[in-house]
Amino acid sequence: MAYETIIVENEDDVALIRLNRPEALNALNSSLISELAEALTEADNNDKVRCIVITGSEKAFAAGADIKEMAEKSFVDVYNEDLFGAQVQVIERIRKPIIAAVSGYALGGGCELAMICDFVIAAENAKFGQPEVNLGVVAGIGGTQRMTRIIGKSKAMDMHLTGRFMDAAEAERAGLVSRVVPTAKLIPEALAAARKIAEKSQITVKTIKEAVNRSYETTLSEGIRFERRAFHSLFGTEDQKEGMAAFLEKREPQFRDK
Ligand code: CO8
Repeated sequence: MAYETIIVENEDDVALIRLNRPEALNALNSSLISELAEALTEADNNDKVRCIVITGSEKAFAAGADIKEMAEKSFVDVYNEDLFGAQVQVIERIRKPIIAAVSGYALGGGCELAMICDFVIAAENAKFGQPEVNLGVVAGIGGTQRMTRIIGKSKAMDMHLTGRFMDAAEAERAGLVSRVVPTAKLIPEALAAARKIAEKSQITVKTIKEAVNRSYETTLSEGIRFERRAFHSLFGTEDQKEGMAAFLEKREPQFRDK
């Protein structure tokens, strides 16, 4: 499938999706967000793909929603078209793990997109921010909600109310990113993490993603109940038998997604 605003490369069993609007620092316009939703759906449905990496350029993961595209829209326009609502819901429902590999600016919708991904690996030059306040708007695809849950109220308020940028070191301290790597090593490190995940049983991996994400949606006791049921259910898989047998036999497991 040929896309205009993204580049999709399948590296063995990992789909690497590059946001590709260099003239606008990968600002998310309607074509890009639709193509991204389409490419992610394709990767989710492709049995050969076992993990997904989303990245941008060295200068920008994505500098936010496309301000030129939005500037003249009215409330009625964005309300009626539910700006980005449907595409973002598609991205949120992808079942395979998605790693955001962030170099340069991840601002506004770009930072929100990174937070929708399952975890974020940041290059040393990464800068995160929610500068919507400077444009007279608020984050629109989960920024106030996800960031508050990830880094806590005080820091989230600071980021959204002042619109300041956070560097990679601060983002790691705050728990916004899982690790920081040298800028030149971002893609190899993200692909290595993705390949590590790709070695596991897909059933286990999808269950883990579902269980961790459940922690955002429900109470602690309900979440723990969900996890326990998930734990029990995996004993119905061949991969649980294989994983435990391989440990006892001191060999590498050969998972078959069954
Ligand atoms: N939208 C459109 N064009 C952009 C954007 C953007 N968000 N960001 C950068 N560009 C364009 C610039 O206009 C410029 O184009 P041109 O050369 O034609 O003038 C080009 O990219 C290069 O940008 P700069 O010259 O500004 O580069 P600098 O290195 O000087 O500055 C910055 C880089 C700091 C990143 C700066 O470009 C900037 O502040 N960008 C805007 C950041 C921002 O405010 N983002 C939030 C947007 S609102 C938002 O994201 C709401 C999300 C809600 C829904 C999300 C749905 C997906």
